[in-house]
Amino acid sequence: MSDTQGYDAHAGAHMEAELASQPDAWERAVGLSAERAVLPAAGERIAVVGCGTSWFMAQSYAVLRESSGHGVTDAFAASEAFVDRGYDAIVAITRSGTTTEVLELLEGVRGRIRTVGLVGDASSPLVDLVDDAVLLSFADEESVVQTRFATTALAFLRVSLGEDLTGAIAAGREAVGAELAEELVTAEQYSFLGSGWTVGLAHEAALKMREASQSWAESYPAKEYRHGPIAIAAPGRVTWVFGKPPEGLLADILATGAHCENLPVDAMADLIRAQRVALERARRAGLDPDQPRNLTRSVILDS
Ligand code: F1P
Repeated sequence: MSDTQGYDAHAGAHMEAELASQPDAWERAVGLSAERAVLPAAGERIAVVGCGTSWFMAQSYAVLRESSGHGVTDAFAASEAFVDRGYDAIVAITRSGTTTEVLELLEGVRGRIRTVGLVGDASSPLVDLVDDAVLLSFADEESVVQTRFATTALAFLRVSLGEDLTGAIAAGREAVGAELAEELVTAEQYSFLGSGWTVGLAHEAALKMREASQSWAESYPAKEYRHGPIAIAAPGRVTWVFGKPPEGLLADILATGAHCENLPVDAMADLIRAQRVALERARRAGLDPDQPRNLTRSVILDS
């Protein structure tokens, strides 16, 4: 990939501004105490649903909620959700509030299961469809490639579980300004790994690389990596581990010759660096992540 040929520093201007504003948006989400009251109570059995990026945030929240003792929490892609399992509530995450699969799911359970929607667009149809809507309009975005809405929704949810995000916000601010190693930007291939709540973030990082820069990117639970995917690792490729790595994994990655990336910071902050790599690669490839090929802000299906 050439450094200068076709480089457009203005491409992805929305994505750049939105990803840089994440720590401020998280801080704002921390302050939404009244809005948090509509979330399912501790002990309730819930499903969390979304599509694409929003589904990955649902995965992260599900692990955090259940592992912190707040109750059974399953995450589903809205198109593949099993919602007739006696759930007390369903939480839907959607920036646009227009994603067909999410709206269809909510219509299907209307009046039977309590629903809560986290949404970026306060004028969207989702707002009237759910029992309670949490409006995160300040985190809504112009770029088709999502960054800020997703992590702000997750920040809002993390605080509801009693987490203190002070460290994550500070680390996020550092990530916005940190220098990106050249080998991170020019790699031939990326594998993102996570454990527990960071598995969703690993999937999200890989999606960002594909959406914004059409890069070859994969993602796995960290302990699954040695069960096959490590065969892809090689010099000139990157394996990026979010959060604390399982015992021995970093050494196994380094033995392949791949670049191993792992920072001991909050993974939501580290995701910002991955988003920045995606943006920089897009620019070097002459792509505009605000308007990526084949993608739209929201998937609205004719049925
Ligand atoms: C979900 C989503 C995005 C994706 C693409 C299509 O949107 O899948 O994650 O980047 O733009 O839509 P939403 O339901 O959160 O609005």
